[in-house]
Amino acid sequence: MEKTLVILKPSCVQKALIGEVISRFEKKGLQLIGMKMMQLDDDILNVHYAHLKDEPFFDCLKQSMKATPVVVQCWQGYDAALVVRKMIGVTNGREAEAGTVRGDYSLSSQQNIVHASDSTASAEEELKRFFKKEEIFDYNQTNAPFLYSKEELL
Ligand code: FUP
Repeated sequence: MEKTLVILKPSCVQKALIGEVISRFEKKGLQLIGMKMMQLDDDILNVHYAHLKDEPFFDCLKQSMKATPVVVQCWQGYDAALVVRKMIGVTNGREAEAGTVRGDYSLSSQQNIVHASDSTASAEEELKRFFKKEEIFDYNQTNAPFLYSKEELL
């Protein structure tokens, strides 16, 4: 099973959507195996958003991510990174499909409710950035046989 990182951004916290977003992933069948509230700072954001450091919105983006604490989560499931990315929609909430988290709850390309790892490889790297090993819990998901086929569970 694959793990992926989700960050519930200050726009999610302030719009009181933490429960709503968690509920969507839970109902899909993804397994929550790590979660904590954190205040982000420049040190972690400079690394996390290094690929955006030359963008004109970089400082503004960092400010928006420091505006309140965020909730960081590790979700597990078959193809978890792909599944979560599909569920959150494209970056800009105005363009994201209705039915996705951003499509339903955001009007912005910055105040866009969630961050989610964009691939399995980046999920591995990002999870190490936000979680200590002992903060990820490898417990049995008892309904797994009703979420996946036998072949998928191999
Ligand atoms: P995503 O993976 O969908 O979160 O998108 P990116 O990695 O391309 O962008 C990361 C973050 O940059 C977005 F979540 C918000 C910020 N951003 C802006 O602030 N303005 C923009 O025009 C585009 C992105």
